[in-house]
Amino acid sequence: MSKRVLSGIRATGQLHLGNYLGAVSGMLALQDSSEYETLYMVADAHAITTPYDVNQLRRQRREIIIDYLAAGLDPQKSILFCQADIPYHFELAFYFASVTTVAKMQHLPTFKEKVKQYPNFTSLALLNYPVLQAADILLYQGELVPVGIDQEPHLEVARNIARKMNQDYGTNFPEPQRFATKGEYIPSLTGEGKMSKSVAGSYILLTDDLDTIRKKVRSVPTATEVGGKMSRGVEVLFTLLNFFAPEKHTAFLEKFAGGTLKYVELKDTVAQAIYQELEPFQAKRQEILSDPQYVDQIIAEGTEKALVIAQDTIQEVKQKIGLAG
Ligand code: AQP
Repeated sequence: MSKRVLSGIRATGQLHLGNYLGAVSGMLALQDSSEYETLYMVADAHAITTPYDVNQLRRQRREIIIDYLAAGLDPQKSILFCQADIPYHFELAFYFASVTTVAKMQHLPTFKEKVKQYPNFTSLALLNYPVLQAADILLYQGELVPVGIDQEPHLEVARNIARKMNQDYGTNFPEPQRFATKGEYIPSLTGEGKMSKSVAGSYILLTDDLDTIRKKVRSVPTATEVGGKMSRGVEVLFTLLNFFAPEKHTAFLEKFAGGTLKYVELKDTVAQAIYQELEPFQAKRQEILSDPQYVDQIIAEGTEKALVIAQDTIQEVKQKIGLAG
């Protein structure tokens, strides 16, 4: 039997290079293998765990489906859907919450970061985020999860919940593993932390034009470090160069070592290479945008298929935990 794969992206903004290299590229790789049945969702309900705008969310959940299609996710090969259209995610998350302690959730690094970022909006939903994520995966018996390295602590929570449910109630959940890509951690353009939708100045969007990309890449700080050490900003430039123009990596590295590197030349090379990679995505996106009915149909079909799998899991869990005869 084929292994199930589940992944999703929060509907909190447009996709950036980190999302693409850390998650979408893995989603694409797995949908092309006959070994896997791939389910890719828009994590729209996860978006309401931090402050958000209602109209923006309404638009954004659809935009992510369009991004998925433009990036090459194929509805003939993958089930594409929005999380909130399958209410069983929330039901399973409630059952999972009953085997999860508050203390454990409070100690997760991702929770602590969000509390720091939104000190006046620490909701129960935010605390429950990893439990809902475990439900997202296990509702479909997901065994492999293509996500960035920042999601590893959440996968550990999912494995613990699967183990506990199996021990206590005799369910048969798999312990999901992360499918890592080469781009599992894309640094922020600021040189501090990871590229992130909610951190201004940190990201390049998949929809950015050449001019915007050039401006953003030129803003990467390249102040020289003592002893000729590579600064964080310069490391970011070389990381991006390695992804988008690997054939030029050695030559630029030699210039850096020899002290002859012109940063503007490196920056513009990086910007050009990124844009070249994004052009086909942007063209396909425009094409999909002009056919809203096609998008509606993909979502409707994906929802129907996901519901069938989800219903089976919920029925079994309810029976095993004593909530059905
Ligand atoms: N910088 C990154 N490098 C590699 N992978 C990344 N991902 C995110 N940033 C990077 C991966 O993209 C997927 C979707 O992430 P998400 O939007 O669900 O959540 P996130 O990690 O919280 O993304 P952001 O950009 O930081 O959004 P906000 O600011 O809204 O929280 C995941 O697989 C993630 O690992």
